[in-house]
Amino acid sequence: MTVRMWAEGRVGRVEMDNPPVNAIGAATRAGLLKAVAWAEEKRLERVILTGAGRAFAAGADAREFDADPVEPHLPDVLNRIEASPVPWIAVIGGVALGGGCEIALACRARVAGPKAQLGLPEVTLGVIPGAGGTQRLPRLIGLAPALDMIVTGKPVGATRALDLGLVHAVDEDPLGWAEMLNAEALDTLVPVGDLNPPAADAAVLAAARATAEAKMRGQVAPLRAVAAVEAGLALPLAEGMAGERAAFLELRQGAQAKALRHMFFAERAARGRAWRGGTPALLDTVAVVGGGTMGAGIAYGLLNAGLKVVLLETDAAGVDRAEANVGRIIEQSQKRGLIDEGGAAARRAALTVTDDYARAGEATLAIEAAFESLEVKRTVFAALEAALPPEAVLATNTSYLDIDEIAAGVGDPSRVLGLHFFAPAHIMKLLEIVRGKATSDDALATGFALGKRLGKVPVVAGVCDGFIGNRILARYREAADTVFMDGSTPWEVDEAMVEFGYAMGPYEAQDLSGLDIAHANRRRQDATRDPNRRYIPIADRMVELGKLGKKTGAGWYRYPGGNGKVEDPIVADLALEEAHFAGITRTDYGPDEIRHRLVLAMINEACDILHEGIAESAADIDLVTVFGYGFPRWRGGLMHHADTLGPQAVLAGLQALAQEDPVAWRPSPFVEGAVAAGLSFADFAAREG
Ligand code: T1G
Repeated sequence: MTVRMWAEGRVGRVEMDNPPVNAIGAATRAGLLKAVAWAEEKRLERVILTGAGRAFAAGADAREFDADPVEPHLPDVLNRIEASPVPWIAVIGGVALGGGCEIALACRARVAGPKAQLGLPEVTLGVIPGAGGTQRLPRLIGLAPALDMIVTGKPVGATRALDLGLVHAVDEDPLGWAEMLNAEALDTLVPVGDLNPPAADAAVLAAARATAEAKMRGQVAPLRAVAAVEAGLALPLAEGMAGERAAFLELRQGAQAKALRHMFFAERAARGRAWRGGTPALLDTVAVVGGGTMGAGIAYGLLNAGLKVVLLETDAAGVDRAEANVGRIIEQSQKRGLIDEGGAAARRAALTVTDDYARAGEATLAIEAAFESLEVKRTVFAALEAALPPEAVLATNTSYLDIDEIAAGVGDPSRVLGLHFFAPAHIMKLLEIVRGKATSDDALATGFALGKRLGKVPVVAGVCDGFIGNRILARYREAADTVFMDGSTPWEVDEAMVEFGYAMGPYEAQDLSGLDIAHANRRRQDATRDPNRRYIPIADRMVELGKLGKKTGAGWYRYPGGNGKVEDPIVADLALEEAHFAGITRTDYGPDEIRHRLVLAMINEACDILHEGIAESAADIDLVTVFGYGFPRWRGGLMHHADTLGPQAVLAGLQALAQEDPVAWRPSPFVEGAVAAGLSFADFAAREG
């Protein structure tokens, strides 16, 4: 029963109960409509509406968005509630989001518990509020605050909601408040829909559009939301709602809404994932080796999850450095109000920083984040093996090194896996769990249990150079360097990819991480590189010139005074010089051709990763590219985007480019397989998986 109703005297109680978060599906809508008639038939004095469990209502059930809308439609149900002679009071203890917030807006009164959150996050799913939110919210709280909530999708807490007039009260016992509200006061309240819309304010509307352009660049829903709000300012409620509904239904079927829904559900499917078959170690004390940027971030993430941490360094100086690094993160978190004094003290109490491995004797898991050298890691793993219990799981945070080679130095290699965090490790959600040849199910189960404990998005990867994300990144950069060598400038490449939806292009991004990291990886690959594969030497020249990026004041861009980036003609000339010596006639690629080549290169590499079984699903590639590498979320991740192009178009594009360079653009067998099978990439991966 998704909507329960009962009377307590002349007070009606209606409770939405659709675990886990009272998503509003067809059954809930029908139940609410039934409850309105029931309350009227019983001539009740009021209806108090609650949500069972931790949510009031999380919004419309997004799983229904791919199907045709089923009556009763939510806007009609809400109009019925609002127009009823029996006034409804929304008691909001948890989240009232999207349609949940719209239900509250249709009630005569709203009361929040201290932990309540109210919001209209529809734009994060690529749609706009579709049940009166763009019409009622401005009438209730004014144009500017309503636009701010609708365009950004950010919820407000109870206190802010009270300040805005979104709720009538905040009370420790919101149900009691609703029961005690006297009938006269209730009768004086005007239905939100009867309030006059605020006056149109051109400056406020322009500011909302500017916010949408800046914060939600490339996304259509935020601007359509502003348009729906603006239209409603000059229309009766019913007409404004009709326009809103039309826009919602149109957007719901659009590419961006489908992509954002895909990411929403893919993330949640991954977050809850456990590893099949294994038994995870009990997580209580975790050892972390190396207190540098990554190690300190990992240690802090573990402390945040309530784990005890033994942070191991090589000597007293290292211990001091590590303590300072973790202490800095604790202070920053406190300054940002993420933790209070007690939280900071608890984290400090749970942390031991030492150069004595024996003090990690209780640890059931160790995460090594030491220098990226095989020798160093083997030494560390030998010391961990000696100091920790024999069943302790030993993980490395290496970005590139071969897990199997590290495991080979351990007596029992089944204990070894990769846990590849992304800087800053306590913030970035992606966790690549790298499965070595010998890695046991128990070790993998421990990795997934840790990921769940840390609130990460875990993706399992096989062993290869760069696992999933860095391997795709390397191909992305190689394609960029090729376009640069053959005709464009780094800034043209960056502009093209920012236009695609990245926050920044590959060159600006590399200036931040440092050109020396990729340079070291290229040197490591020298011995095994395919001699027939074209090699672009420009990045090497940059490193030889000491242009390592922002940290040296100059990389692909110059950073005069350490500030904003400036194009550097010397860099552009480097390409001209190298192209001249290589006898290349340069081509001036336009932004579309740049995007076409760089995206196709990444898709082809991802298809090889799927073909080789390094990744388990197309959705995992989407999670890695969005959560680890800035691929635009509103395109659904790399492989979801690839499926919007279609395997045939991808194959045709690769075949055309292979005329130019058959090695770099060789179509992946996975692409050919998907075309031959007549399946999408995602379905072909699922069939082959
Ligand atoms: N539809 C369907 N399923 C949903 C859902 C939704 N709106 N919200 C959550 N779930 C599922 C989720 O997939 C997961 O499933 C489980 O509930 C727990 O969620 C008409 C059109 C509410 C803050 O955008 O932000 O209303 O993995 O893991 O971390 O104008 O869920 O267990 O099978 O996220 O505690 C607008 C989306 C919809 C809010 C709780 N609403 N949800 O977070 O749990 S559009 C939203 C959230 C709309 C109207 C428009 C969060 C949460 P499973 P969870 P959580």
